[in-house]
Amino acid sequence: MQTATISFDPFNSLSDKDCHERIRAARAKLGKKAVILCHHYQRADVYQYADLTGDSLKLSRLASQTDSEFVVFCGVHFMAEVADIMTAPNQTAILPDLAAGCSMADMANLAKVERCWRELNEILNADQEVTPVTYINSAADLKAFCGEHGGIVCTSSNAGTIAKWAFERRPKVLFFPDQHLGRWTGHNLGFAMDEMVVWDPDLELGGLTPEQIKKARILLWKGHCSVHQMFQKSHIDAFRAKHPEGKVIAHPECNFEVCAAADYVGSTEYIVKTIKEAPEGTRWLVGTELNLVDRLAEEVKPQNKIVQFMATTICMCSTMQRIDPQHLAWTLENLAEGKVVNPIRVPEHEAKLAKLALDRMLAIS
Ligand code: CIZ
Ligand code: SF4
Repeated sequence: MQTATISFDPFNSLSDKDCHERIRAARAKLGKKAVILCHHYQRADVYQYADLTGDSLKLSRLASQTDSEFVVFCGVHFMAEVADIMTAPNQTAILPDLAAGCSMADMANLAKVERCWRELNEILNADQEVTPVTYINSAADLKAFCGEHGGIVCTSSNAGTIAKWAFERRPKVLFFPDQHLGRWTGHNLGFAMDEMVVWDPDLELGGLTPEQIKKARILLWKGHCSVHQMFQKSHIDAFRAKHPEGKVIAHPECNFEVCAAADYVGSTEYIVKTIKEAPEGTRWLVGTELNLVDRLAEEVKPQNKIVQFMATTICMCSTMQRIDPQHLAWTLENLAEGKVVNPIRVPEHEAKLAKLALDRMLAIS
């Protein structure tokens, strides 16, 4: 297999119609050699090509079960890294556009987490007292950090189970990079707000006093998803005033006020399942990414269910949006010609430690 490529430039100006024809032709040529994985947040014009769909937990499991040579991941960078880690050495994970990152994942990095750990060690014995837990929305080296320090990965589907596992081992948790998922998870485990403190990685000791650190049970990294911060409690209040019979469901990346005001809180898989299984004729206000909400609204329309987006402005995951038909056509056409574009390869030593943390997660969820 060569690595030289067909340039992307001509694909940039390709019409969607031409892209679709070329995607179909390349797929027919590739057959079972390539499998296309799509996250729930993926845009409709790409999602239609998915062989497998799901949230990152489901997709990481499915990636480990596929025997296709190429796993084309229509999602964001950390997901393709997980696919690389979970697949066999002779399989290659591919991200059609390398600019498809996750702004939340980028809010933590290894240098900052290592500095945090060093600073915690000035106050406590971190390796005995703190379990590092990283949300799957994080770079592979942070998963490796967790693997190395007795920690674990979680997703929004299993954060509660994972946090319990962590607290069975050590009295404190360092949760990164999403403070909101961490806070909601801690709240559900019964922790009070003053036992969950925010660690600001740009300040010395996270901006906390030694006493606050000693008292804390959960150290919440100061990170967030900007898409999910668009949802506000006022949206829920307005919906309830108009539709008192309606139900509200939110993703745990939303802020605490939104989660507390919702009827249900859970991962994308949970949101999809809950609404699909709900009685006919029900009305839903949904606080998660727009592509998922639009797709779900169409799917449940025949059962007279009404699905509304929580925010009043359009908010999509703009990085995931970068995986467009042009990039998919370019990727698949190259593959069909024996050229691998945008392979995601996690360095071996890092992949081994990251897999340790991922396997711990998969074993208990
Ligand atoms: O874990 C995932 O796939 C993400 C990013 C959200 C969710 O809840 O599924
Ligand atoms: Fe990251 Fe937010 Fe996009 Fe999810 S919706 S991939 S957390 S930026």
